[in-house]
Amino acid sequence: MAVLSQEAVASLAKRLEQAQLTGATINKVTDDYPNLDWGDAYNIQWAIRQRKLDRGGRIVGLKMGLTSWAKMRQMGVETPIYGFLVDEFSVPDGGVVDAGKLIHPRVEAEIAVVTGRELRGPGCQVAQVAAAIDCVLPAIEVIDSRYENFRFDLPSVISDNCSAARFCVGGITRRLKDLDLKTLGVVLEKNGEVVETGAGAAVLGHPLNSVAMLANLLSERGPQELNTIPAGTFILTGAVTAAVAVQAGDAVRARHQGLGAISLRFA
Ligand code: OOG
Ligand code: MG
Repeated sequence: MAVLSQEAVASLAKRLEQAQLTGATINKVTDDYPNLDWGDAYNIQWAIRQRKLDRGGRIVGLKMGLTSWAKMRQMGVETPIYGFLVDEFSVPDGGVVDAGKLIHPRVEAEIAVVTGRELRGPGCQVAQVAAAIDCVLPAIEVIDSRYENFRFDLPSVISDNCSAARFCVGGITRRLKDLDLKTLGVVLEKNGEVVETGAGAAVLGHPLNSVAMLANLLSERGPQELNTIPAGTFILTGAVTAAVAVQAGDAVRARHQGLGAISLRFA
């Protein structure tokens, strides 16, 4: 476990957050620290999270990433990972994203949930998740790796908060019992054309598996008060399809079966 000194973790967190805030690419963290492991990578991610909190930011959710084969194939990385969402990432439905602040943005259609009860691993299972979900919402995530050409290895992307950049949530809120998340169809459009289609089952067989995995992954980490999913947590369960590159001038819409449509523009 974890080989990096606290100083190295702090300096990498600063470099990565600076790259995110200024929209500049940086070397992969594993270029400088080839032995860096997952423990180090999550330490760096959590140091970025602390920097946001220290500046008055609010954590407004959690995200799972690389939970569908489409994404794993696209990125060449085959293990699901998690990151955090902070208020500065939030864009309203129908809102505009300033592409000039991002490096090489890509959009993903995702199924989002909000928990009504705390979830705790290890051993968290779909049944506990089902009992804890308050509601389901459609979401678009905008990812933007801080690494050149969107190329990374697992420790590098974990350190980079799983490429989190922006997200949009809206549409229709539904109770879990009124939906079949497995067959829930998702259509992603760019400039009026369908570019990706999928169903909830693409996400680890069922999007609730992704939430269970998140609870189990968090339980592997301290500090104690942060290693559960608290009640009222908004969670992006991971892209249903491959991510689609966008640039200034593009308009994107996600249609989720039974959950309406949400859209974003890039300017
Ligand atoms: C990592 C983040 C992946 C998802 O939904 O799979 C992600 C990346 O592909 O840059 O957000
Ligand atoms: Mg995503």
